[in-house]
Amino acid sequence: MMGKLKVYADQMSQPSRAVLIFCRFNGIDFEEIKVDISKRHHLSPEFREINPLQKVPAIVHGSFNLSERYPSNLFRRAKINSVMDWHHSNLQHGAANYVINTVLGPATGRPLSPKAAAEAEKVLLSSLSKLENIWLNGDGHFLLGVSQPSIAYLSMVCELMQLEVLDEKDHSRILSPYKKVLQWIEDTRTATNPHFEEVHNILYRAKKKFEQQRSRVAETGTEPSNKMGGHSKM
Ligand SMILES: N[C@@H](CCC(=O)N[C@@H](CS)C(=O)NCC(=O)O)C(=O)O
Repeated sequence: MMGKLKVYADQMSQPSRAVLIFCRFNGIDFEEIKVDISKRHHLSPEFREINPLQKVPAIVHGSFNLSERYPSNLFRRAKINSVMDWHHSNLQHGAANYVINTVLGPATGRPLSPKAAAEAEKVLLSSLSKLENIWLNGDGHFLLGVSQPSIAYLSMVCELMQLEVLDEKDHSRILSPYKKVLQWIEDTRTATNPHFEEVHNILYRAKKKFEQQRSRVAETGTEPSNKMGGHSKM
C-alpha cells in the first residue's frame, strides 16, 4: 500500500497551484498539506525531510514518484518533459522573477529590485513570444495540439496567472500583444473549472490587496509597509 498521495503546497505559489488544479481536475485522491512560505514553513526541519531543496510544491507517494503523474504514452511524456524543461528556464524564470521584483518580494522577505525586474521582463517577453509563435502555433488552441490540460501547460498557465497581481498598466503592456496566449489562458480556465478558480482565489484576494495598497499610496503619497502579513490571511 502506497497510502494517499500527499501534495505539499502553498496556494500563493504558482507551481503549487498547477499541481493542485491537475490533481483536482483528474480526480486524484490526495491530501493537500499547506506549507506557508510567508511564515517560512518551507525552511522547517520537517519540510527539509520532505524536500531538501526547500521549495514547493513537493509530492510524496510512498517514496517520491512523479512518473505516474505523466501520461503513459512515451512520446507524449517526452514532449511534456521538453515543454517543462523549456518552461522552467524561460517562462518561469522570467515571470516569477518579474513578479517577485515588482510586487511579491516583500511578502517573502525579499527587497524589490527594479534592475532585476527589468532583466526578468526581457526573459518574460522573449518567452511569451516563443509561446505565442512556437508552442501555440499548431491549431492555436491547446498546447501540443492536445485537448487535455497536461501538467506542462497547467504549469505555464499558472505561471502567467500570477501576473494578475501586477499593476494594471504592467499587466496589459506585457500580456496584451499575445492574443493566442490570452485565449489559451481562457481555454484552460474553462476546461479545468471550477478547480481553476477555486485554487486561484487566494491570488485574486492578493490582487485586491495590492490594488488597495497602490491606491492608498497614490492618494496619500505614503509608502506601503513592506509586509503583506501571512499569505493565508489574504
Ligand atoms: N521549478 C520549480 C520551482 C519551485 C519554486 O521555486 N517554488 C517556490 C514557490 S513558487 C518556493 O518554494 N520558494 C521558496 C523560497 O522562496 O525560498 C517548480 O516549478 O516546481
